[in-house]
Amino acid sequence: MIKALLWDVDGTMAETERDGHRVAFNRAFEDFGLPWRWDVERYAELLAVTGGRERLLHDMRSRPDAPAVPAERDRLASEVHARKNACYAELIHSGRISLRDGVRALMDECRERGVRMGIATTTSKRNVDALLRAHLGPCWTHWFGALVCGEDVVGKKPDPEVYLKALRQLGLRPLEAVAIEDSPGGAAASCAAGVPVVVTRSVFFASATIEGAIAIGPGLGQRDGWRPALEGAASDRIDLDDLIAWRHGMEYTSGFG
Ligand code: XBP
Ligand code: MG
Repeated sequence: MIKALLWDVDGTMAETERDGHRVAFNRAFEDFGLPWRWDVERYAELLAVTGGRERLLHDMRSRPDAPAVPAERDRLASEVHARKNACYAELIHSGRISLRDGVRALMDECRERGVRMGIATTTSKRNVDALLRAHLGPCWTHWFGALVCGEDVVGKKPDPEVYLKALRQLGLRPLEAVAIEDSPGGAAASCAAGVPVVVTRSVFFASATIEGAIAIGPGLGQRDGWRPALEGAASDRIDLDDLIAWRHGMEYTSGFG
């Protein structure tokens, strides 16, 4: 039996990378009078770097108009990143970013059936709060027995630290939980922590090679396109029984790439 679901946030709960952080970074660049803009194509490349501030610093290294002195570059990155987070919250409040299909239903099912939930994310608590307050209400923290964010770890994903801390907060062993992730880095982090992972691909990782998942598919809101293929159709989405079946099946397979 699965005792807990460990949720990634960005890309997994909502398309926050394409419609949230990317758009917010562009607004922040504009606010700072910087001519830099990240289109979807460029952002897809930049997602290889986890952490928004780290991503920005990485991009600045190839920009001749970025400050040459490291301390100045660091300061500008911190300021732009802070502004990005404010813009991100505004975007969430404007109602432009919804939860992905099947996310809320699976969370409700976990609560009804006594399966605990945790959050293991690279983004900050502030950004998680903006998203989940808008969609789950002001008491959203009560839904989760573990909350581990970017500021709580030394090494961001694909480092397993965020998962190891979430397990510790829940008092569980890795095989008692299942992670839900959308990206190669996120899946690598959960695998490295020994937590079986189900991958719900987000737009940026629709065809990426993702290794080690016990199941992988196009989204929790549909039953087509998943591997291993789903049997039966008790619901029109991925439900807890599907996760339990995949978790059980992993005893017999070595994972699906
Ligand atoms: C999410 C991230 C984050 C967000 C931006 O990865 O890498 O950096 O893109 O958030 P994951 P911050 O979904 O694997 O947790 O600006 O707060 O870093
Ligand atoms: Mg993610």
